[in-house]
Amino acid sequence: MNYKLSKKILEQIENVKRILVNCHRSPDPDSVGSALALTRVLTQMGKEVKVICPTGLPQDTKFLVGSDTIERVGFDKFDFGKFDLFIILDSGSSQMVTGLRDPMKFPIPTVVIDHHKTNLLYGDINLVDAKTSSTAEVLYLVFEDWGVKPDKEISQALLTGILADTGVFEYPGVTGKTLGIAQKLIEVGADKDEIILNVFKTISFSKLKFWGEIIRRMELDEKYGFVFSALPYDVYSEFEKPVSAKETGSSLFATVVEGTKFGMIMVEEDKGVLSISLRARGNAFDVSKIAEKFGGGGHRSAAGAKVYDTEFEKAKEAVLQGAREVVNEVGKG
Ligand SMILES: [Mn+2]
Repeated sequence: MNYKLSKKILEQIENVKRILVNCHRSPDPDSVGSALALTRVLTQMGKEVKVICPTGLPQDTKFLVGSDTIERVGFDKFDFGKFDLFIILDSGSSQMVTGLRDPMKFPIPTVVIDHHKTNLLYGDINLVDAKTSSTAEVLYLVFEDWGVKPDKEISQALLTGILADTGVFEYPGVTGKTLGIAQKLIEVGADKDEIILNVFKTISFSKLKFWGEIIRRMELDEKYGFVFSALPYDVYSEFEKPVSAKETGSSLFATVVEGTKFGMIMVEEDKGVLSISLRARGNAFDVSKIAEKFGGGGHRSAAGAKVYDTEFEKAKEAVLQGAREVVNEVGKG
């Protein structure tokens, strides 16, 4: 057994008929790949499954078979009455599930399966394995506990989550275990080249130009050891609001500057709402500590948060101040 909870989760599933599965707000390939893999497994068990998401899907997830069946819904008026169980994947908080500003108590039984170390354990059952690369990898281990052998399509969805959440095995924390699972998925027919082409090598020209703007505005805080770039709403609008450009740009450019421990990309994605992506350079600094200061969360090497109801310059200064405080605290500790 990989997880003690696997059996309990399987019992919950066996007792019900209609299961709801989520993709989190602005879903990444781990969220979508995990949801589609679980859906296929549950369908093979004879369950009725629906996948819902509070936002549209970004381009880099649409190549996955079944992604067109994911329904965009508003959680504030969604009818849970048609479902017996809600299985929540890759989401550290209920806000990440719903895209709403306030926490939500779901009216049906919930199972949370995740790998965010800041997970708030808001489900009735919570299987959170923060040592694992991706929710897709956690699911692989759960399926193994259930005696489920992934077919080609499930393998492709799971390998997508693993490759995306590890930057193709690049990020700190990737172990031989992750590589071993990837090997098994490839042996069943997962196509790494298709995943890499679609997730990492299919960037819209406008997103590339937005990355250019991120780099152009980037500043180096030599004293505290980080880089940051902050873009106000009018600039974000001018570049046609590229979806997930902040997160991917952050992974690419906030992690590479000599002399830094981490980097932050801040984009005012709605008027008065500053969205922050944090990435560590190497493994020496835990960026989730900064995210948590602003009500967000994530992983040691990748995290995010939002600052609400604050004018752009003030929000940006608050984030910089908060980051410097965390650097000081860590330095002292
Ligand atoms: Mn993930």
